Amino acid sequence: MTLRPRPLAMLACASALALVLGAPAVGSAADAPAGRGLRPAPVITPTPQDIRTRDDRVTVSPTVTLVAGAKADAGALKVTQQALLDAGAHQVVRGEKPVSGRLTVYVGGPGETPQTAGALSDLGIEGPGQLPPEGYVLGVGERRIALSGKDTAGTYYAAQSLRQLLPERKGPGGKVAGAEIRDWPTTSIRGVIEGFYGIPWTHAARLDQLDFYGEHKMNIYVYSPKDDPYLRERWREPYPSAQLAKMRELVERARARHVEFTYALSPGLSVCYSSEADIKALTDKFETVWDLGIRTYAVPLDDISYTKWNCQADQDKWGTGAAAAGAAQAYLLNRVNRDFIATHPGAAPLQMVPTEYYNVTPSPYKKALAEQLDEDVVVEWTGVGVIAPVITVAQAKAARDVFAHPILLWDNYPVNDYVTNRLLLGPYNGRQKGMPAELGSGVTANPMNQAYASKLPLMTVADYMWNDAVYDPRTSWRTAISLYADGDARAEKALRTFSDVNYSSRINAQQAPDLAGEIARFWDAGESADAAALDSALKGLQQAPDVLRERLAEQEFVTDSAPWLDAAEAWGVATRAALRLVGLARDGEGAAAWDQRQRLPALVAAAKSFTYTDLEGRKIPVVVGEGVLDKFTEDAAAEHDRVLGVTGAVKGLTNLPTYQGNTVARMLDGDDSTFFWSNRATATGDHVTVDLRKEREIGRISLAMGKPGSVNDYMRQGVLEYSTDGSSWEQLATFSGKPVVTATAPAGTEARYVRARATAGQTNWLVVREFAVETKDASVTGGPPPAAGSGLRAAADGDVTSVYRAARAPEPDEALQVDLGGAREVLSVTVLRPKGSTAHADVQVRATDGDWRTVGELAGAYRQFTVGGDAVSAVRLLWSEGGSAPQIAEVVVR
Ligand code: LTM
Repeated sequence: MTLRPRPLAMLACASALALVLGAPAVGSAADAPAGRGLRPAPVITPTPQDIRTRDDRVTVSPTVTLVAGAKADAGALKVTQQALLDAGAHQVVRGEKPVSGRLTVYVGGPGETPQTAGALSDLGIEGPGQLPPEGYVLGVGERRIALSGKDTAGTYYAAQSLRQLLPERKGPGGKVAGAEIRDWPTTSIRGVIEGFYGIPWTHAARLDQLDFYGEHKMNIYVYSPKDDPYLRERWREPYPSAQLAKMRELVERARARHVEFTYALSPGLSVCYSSEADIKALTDKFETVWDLGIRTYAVPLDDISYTKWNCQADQDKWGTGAAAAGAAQAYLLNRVNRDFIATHPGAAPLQMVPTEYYNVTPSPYKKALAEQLDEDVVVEWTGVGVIAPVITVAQAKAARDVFAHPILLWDNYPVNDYVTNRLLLGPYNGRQKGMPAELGSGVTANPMNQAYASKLPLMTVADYMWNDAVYDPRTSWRTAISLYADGDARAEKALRTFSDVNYSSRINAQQAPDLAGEIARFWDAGESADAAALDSALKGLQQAPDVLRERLAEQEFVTDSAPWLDAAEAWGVATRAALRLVGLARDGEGAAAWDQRQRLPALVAAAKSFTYTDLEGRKIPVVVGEGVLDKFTEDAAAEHDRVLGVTGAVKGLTNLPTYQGNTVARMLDGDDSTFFWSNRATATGDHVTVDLRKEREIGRISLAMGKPGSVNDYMRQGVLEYSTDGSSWEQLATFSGKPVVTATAPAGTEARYVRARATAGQTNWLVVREFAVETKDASVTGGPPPAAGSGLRAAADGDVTSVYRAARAPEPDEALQVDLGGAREVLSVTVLRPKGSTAHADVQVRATDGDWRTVGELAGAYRQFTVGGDAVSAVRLLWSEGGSAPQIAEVVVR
């Protein structure tokens, strides 16, 4: 793969002696060293419409003759020449006809290089005459290669395919299998809209993107970053000359790559639609960039209010309401269309983004726009939903009907401005085959703030746009990873591992499909599971970031992904530690398992500590492998709990998706400043639930919702319910209209689950600061008294992560006592303490006769005492006086 075609300047420097354009032919294939035989069939992406192999083959000779007419596409020539040099040719020379013993390459369609027709005919291949625009024919066989586009873009694309067909090798002699390709795009407009919020791409990144679009046969780039002030807030103001110069460079680069640079100006935040001065300001701004060579224009009117005018004159002219807004927008756009587009020969049809861009529901606004907007204006639409999980043929037809204009899909993938804590590296998915053909215009994808990382998913978008009929998301994704790794097998493996844990999005439901499969296999195998395969996968995750840092050709990807790489590495460490914990616990290595368990929280915290700094300078904690890696560490801890014989920590559950790092666990952390935050509005049936991990007697319940800054993010109408099994529920209380809800369960109420369930939908998201459920279980008494923030109960609450911390050293005869709620047969008592705890105690059990029997002495962080099946009603730790203040994580009685 060539992610960045080397610019000619670099090429001349690297190959000054080799590339002799227009020089007389020298050398001959006779002196070519023998090739190493045919390599495996290369992958061409985007997938061609029709590709066949031939029985013959060609050899890359030391000198290659390039036959090209004066009108041959310059970009195609550069790509072809470079590809031949990369394939081992010493030099590529221009010539009029074949030279014996040399490979001859014909570049150009009928209007560019007439000789190509003869070369194709000699190969028995039909020319591109019947193909759609941008189609091409590529023939390889009988000592020649012929590239013939329907137009110059087609020839350029033929060169891009040839680049992938040719081997990369140091010297001449490489064999290339005979091939015939007939290829064309199924989507006429294919590309990218830089249309996100947040840090706009750099100039260097944009130049690089334009190269990339050319390589992947995308033909449009829409320049529309939301946070470029000259495009929105200050749209009327002229550009500083330095910015214009940069834009000129982009326009020129785009043209050379057959990419249409589209200039999108968004006046909607302040425009007065009826104002002659504003119409002039808009067309004047267009005029300044026309002089740079820009021929395609857009006026996005998304994410603005259409119920509030920016001037009284608009209200006087159109009245109020959405239909009035549709009429006003049509008026403005028609004026731009007539005053500017129509008066500038060569201008492409105007594009616009309606304010209702996210559905196909008929409305007064859409009706006004559909009826009044000039019919040649292209309307952009994001599918059904701003981030559409699927886009079907029927939806595309509906969009066409409701807007009554050609539709350019603004597809919000892989954009991550609404989840800045995530990288979205999964493939383009959920777009039905045949959908683009119904749009009438084409498809543009809105990428991530991270330009280089975006290239991975964008390769799959390009694949779909070119040939949706054969598009397969997983195949395309694997190809994209392989291309991005640029032939480095270790980098490819690491990139796949890293992309796997950054896979899910609204269009790819599953997170980390590869790793999640490996984890599922491990758990499914039960206690006898062999951890080797999973450990190897997790080791791969831990090491992938370093491999990418060291080996990935495009280091900008590493820069783009830096916090996510750091997090992936740390998650690799944490999950491997978790896996080891499971092994130790299952092997009966109690002390080592407890030691390992105590290391886990810090490792998980480290994995969650990496941040992305957004445009406002906020530090956003990034997530990687969400729901898979974190869950594995939790499941491993739960397995340790199971082996120990404890219930585990009280747990939060919800069916709602989480906004950024505000996980449901935060509603149980006892910290009122942290919270669970859903990332959508609450609908009927949505719930937040506390899982007490075993049936317990419950008391007072308190649900604190909303937060400063989001005071309305609370469940407006709902019920508090409890359940013993999680499926049949009893109602405790109903609530409505208040962010803090309390209730007390009748004495003796036993429950494992307590939940708040919405009984009505609402527009606000949900914040839960704390969801506290009082429980009354095995009582812990005695002392020393707990320090502030701790409690005696933590010593026997089934949660080894909660710790009883005494406020002081023991006094004479002081003991901590755990009552079992009646006598029962006890086999063992295990006492878990935080590492480093030194307080000394005799561990005693109380027999049915009321006498205390010493079963051993406390020492170290983990100690198991055999009781031997005696009937026991209580356990106590009889402290030795003095020393350090005791700490107990759990007294486990089995
Ligand atoms: O999608 C459109 C038309 N507008 C905005 C985009 O600028 C933004 O990037 C995406 C994703 O957050 N959502 C929008 O509504």
